[in-house]
Amino acid sequence: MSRTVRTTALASAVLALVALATPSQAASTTGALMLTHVRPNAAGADSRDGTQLNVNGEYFFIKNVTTRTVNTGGYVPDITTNTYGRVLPSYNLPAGARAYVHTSNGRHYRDSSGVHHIYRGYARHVLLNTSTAKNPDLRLKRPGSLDDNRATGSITTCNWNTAADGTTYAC
Ligand SMILES: [Ca+2]
Ligand SMILES: [Ca+2]
Repeated sequence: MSRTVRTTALASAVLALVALATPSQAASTTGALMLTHVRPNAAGADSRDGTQLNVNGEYFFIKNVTTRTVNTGGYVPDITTNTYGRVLPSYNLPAGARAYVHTSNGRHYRDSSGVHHIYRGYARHVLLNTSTAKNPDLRLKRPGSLDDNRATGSITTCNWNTAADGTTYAC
């Protein structure tokens, strides 16, 4: 195969992956919070010499779809390939507001564009960059639910297959 043909084939494969990663349905929820977007693969290298880098560059995005303030405390993000998930911290998300839920440490706040930032406190990346056959890759469950990779308690989901570096996907 010539270099040009190989390059074209590679470009086609990348396009196919992008197509796979684009869900055909709009985000939805049966509860107060909705997963709307996700950035599973933080921009740049995830680690160097054993040190985790840009962990807060990995996040998912939620929206309060109700007309009242919702406290995010206790909601369970269940990554469907592991069972070490921690519940969301307590944070009062106003009616209709959106929030980045960052993987690592920080002080929760509302930014100048009105979007909120919530921090989960992990020292390392937790969302898979390259997914498995699991679908969805992430569920958000009602408080009190188990991180058991099952659907019980789930209100909203996100699936991304293979996530490109520094790329945000719609759920
Ligand atoms: Ca899990
Ligand atoms: Ca990741």
